[in-house]
Amino acid sequence: MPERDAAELLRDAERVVVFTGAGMSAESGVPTFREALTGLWSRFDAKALATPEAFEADPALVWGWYEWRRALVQRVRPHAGHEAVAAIEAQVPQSVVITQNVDDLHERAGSRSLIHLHGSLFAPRCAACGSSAALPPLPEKSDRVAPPRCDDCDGPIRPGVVWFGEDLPSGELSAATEAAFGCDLLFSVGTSGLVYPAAEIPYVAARSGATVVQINPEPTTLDAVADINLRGKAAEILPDLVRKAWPR
Ligand code: BJW
Ligand code: ZN
Repeated sequence: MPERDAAELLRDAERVVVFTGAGMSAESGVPTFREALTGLWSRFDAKALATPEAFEADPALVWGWYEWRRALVQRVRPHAGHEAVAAIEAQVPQSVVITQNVDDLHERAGSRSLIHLHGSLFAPRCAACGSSAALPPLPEKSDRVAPPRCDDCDGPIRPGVVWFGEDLPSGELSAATEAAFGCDLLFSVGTSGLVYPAAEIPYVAARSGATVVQINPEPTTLDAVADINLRGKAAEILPDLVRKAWPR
């Protein structure tokens, strides 16, 4: 039974990497990246908004979208799966969590050894000079919202996330690659594995001899690299694995 196998592997592992994507946050109420946007934003395509070109063409549209998402994330809470990830870190001290998510749900659940590959909704910076900027108060109604201006150069403030066509932060990418290279067990949770270079992380672990376990209700491109595919939801499977690995 693959879940028991995965729990045994977890119990015996010395270096665990948990690699997460948007599906990790889905059960907290944050829509995945490839789900249709809802409400106010249903007319838009997330892939088209998450680009430097979109921000340049219409900064108020893109900034408004990110402010709407920041407000959404602040209203929701980590779920039992986030807590299970923090419990893995507590049980296996040399664990690393690598997330593609720009929310702060892992931190709020207690994860400490955390790498954000695609930045954060909570770290805006100047689009012109790169200075970090304070988060403004959330707008009452976020639709189109003009971005604040930089104190240093008056440039527009942009979200501190990594858009398509932009480089990932090099320190984070090399720390993530190193953690994947050195782990003995990698969980890939709630990611479609479509976006590179992040999607290479499970392959790096597999090539260096680690076991790869995928948790996702749907098949993905990462099925091929996973030794064990657990078809199910993060908030159900992860706590179950932790309970089976370390029964009280
Ligand atoms: C559940 C669940 C539950 C649901 N439990 N699971 C090589 C080949 C081809 C293209 C490229 C390449 N290398 C680079 C590129 C270009 C591009 C790219 O990868 N494009 C692809 C679309 C093909 N990459 C880039 O541009 C990157 N930069 C780069 O490579 O720089 C060098 C370069 C420059 C110029 C030219 C070429 C190279 C940057 C990528 C930045 C990605 N940024 C985003 C937006 C962040 C800000 C924001 O959030 O707005 O990051 S895009 C978006 O995708 C977001 C996510 O982090 C990322 C990954 O998505 P994720 O997490 O996998 O989500 P989904 O929605 O796809 O999947 C959810 C999954 O959850 C599904 O499988 C569900 O089944 C599952 N699920 N409920 C468990 N309860
Ligand atoms: Zn500036």
